[in-house]
Amino acid sequence: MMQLTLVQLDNYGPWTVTPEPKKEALLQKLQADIYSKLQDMFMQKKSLLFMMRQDNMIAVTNGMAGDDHRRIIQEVNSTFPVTVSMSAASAQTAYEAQRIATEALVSQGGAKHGKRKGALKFSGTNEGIVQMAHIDVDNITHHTDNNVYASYSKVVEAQSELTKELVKKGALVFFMGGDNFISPSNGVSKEGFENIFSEISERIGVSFKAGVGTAKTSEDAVALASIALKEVRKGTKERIIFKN
Ligand SMILES: Nc1nc2c(ncn2[C@@H]2O[C@H](COP(=O)(O)OP(=O)(O)OP(=O)(O)O)[C@@H](O)[C@H]2O)c(=O)[nH]1
Ligand SMILES: [Mg+2]
Repeated sequence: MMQLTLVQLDNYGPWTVTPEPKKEALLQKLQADIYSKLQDMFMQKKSLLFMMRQDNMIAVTNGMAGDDHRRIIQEVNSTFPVTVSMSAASAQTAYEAQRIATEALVSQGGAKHGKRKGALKFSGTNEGIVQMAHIDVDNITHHTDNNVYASYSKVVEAQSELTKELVKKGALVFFMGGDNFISPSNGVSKEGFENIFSEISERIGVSFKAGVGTAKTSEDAVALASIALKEVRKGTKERIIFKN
């Protein structure tokens, strides 16, 4: 089971334009500051937060209880001019967990509900195993050193293809910077990744390697995934290595 937490800014759209549209640079700073604070607090609980849309974030929070979430909400909401609500749910796949979490949060009011403020819905199991894949594009530096915008465009295209393919297997995938992606991917096998990577490679000419870790928390799963990815880099044959 994976436990996912949806973190959503409360009524953020209307706030950004009231009384007049706020300066975009200040909104960017605010979003980065909220993300940084949240990541710091989730990290203390061995969880990992994904930036996603910035106004909506997802954390993989196996091992965290309802009270842990409430403390983070209180801390963030007493620090910033906008508040966040959270909804945690567990399921066999990451896709299903976020779907349940979304539905539960909307029961408290949707993203533009004027009265929802610092709500918490918690239906996590506080146990289970997390699988995280650290996925990396092969030889992006060739593009980076040739035409930096072309390299960025390749990475965006790769993200779009990974998103489309992984969701068919119930997995999510998030861009982490550079040419790195992390996929909460319980239930996706080595063959599953191999098939997805070769299909994408045929379609857009981008090839991937991946380290995949499983553990009781996000932090430990990602650490194992990154060690496995390093092993892929050192070796010559295997493009995907699993570790637990
Ligand atoms: N967030 C994050 N960024 C990374 C990490 N490792 C590398 N990067 C970034 O990703 C860029 C590309 O790194 P690499 O994947 O090593 O470069 P490459 O040319 O694709 O080389 P190969 O993947 O070995 O073929 C780096 O310049 C960094 O900016 C990581 O673990 N996490
Ligand atoms: Mg790379």
